[in-house]
Amino acid sequence: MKNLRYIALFTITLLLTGFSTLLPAQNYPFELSRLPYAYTALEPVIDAQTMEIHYSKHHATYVKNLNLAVKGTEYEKYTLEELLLYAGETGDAVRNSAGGHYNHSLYWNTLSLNNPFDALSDVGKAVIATFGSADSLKKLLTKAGATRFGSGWAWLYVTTDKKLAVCSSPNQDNPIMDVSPERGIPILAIDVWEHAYYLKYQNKRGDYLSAIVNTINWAAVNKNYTDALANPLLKDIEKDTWTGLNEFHEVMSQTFHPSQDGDLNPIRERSGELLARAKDLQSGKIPASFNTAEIKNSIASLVKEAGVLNQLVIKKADDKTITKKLGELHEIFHSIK
Ligand code: MN3
Repeated sequence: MKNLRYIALFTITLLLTGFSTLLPAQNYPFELSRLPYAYTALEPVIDAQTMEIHYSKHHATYVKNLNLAVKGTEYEKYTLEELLLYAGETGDAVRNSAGGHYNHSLYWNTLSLNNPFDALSDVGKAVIATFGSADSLKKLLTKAGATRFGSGWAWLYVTTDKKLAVCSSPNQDNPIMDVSPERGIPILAIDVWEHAYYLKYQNKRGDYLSAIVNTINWAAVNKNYTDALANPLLKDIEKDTWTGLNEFHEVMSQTFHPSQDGDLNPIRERSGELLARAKDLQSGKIPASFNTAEIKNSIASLVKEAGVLNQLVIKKADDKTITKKLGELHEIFHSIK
């Protein structure tokens, strides 16, 4: 009996580990994540032929193109999550392929015929507290998928203030990306590209959605939920949505970097603007995780030193003095950033 219990525990551990390895916390070169079940596993909701083409052709191509796009660039050092976080600067090839790889991995992970909604699980409780019931959430997901024009995805995701929310995104975008209007970590993915359903459902996306929202692996979604709450990426996304900091950063980088190359014109022209952005940062909303006495003190010194720098510029101080003060300001900024 005792042995049987160990075997059962071991199997459960293997299953749980299996879920976590599906989500690719990966670096270049990226690899196609293992499909956690047979192509027939989701029949009759998703037919085996659709599964096979979707996984072995579509998903595999995203992985191949991602490696081609990243190869030989600075992005070889980025994790998959970082590539998503900076999608606005990595270019369309990386953005589409990194999204395609991440999104499909999550999609395979969150589908099952045999793991129904559990109201007593962590995510179950959060779903009921947020949406009232699992059915209300399914309606929202169905609507998000049905109203997404063209190709894209519907998501259940954890927001930066650790709440649950539903949204959709175009193409291979997702809420981790800086280009997304809704930000957070997705924990449930629904592919609404035609290749996900056309062989069986043809043009009837609504029929596919009604079936797929009842084919969710809620055990996996529960694990994704608790993982997302503990993932430092959530704080990175939160910082990325700190508008005041981003706006200060923009002027800082456009004045500081030229000054390092001996060009003081940008800071001599924009020291007043830099001071104004520092004041905006001080009076604006600070995201919850960053709202500490230490950060507030740093922002206060940023305002003070930006004022000193502005006075130096007004009094036409020499290049060396301006460069030194701007360097100090840059140091303070990086203690926050
Ligand atoms: Mn797809």
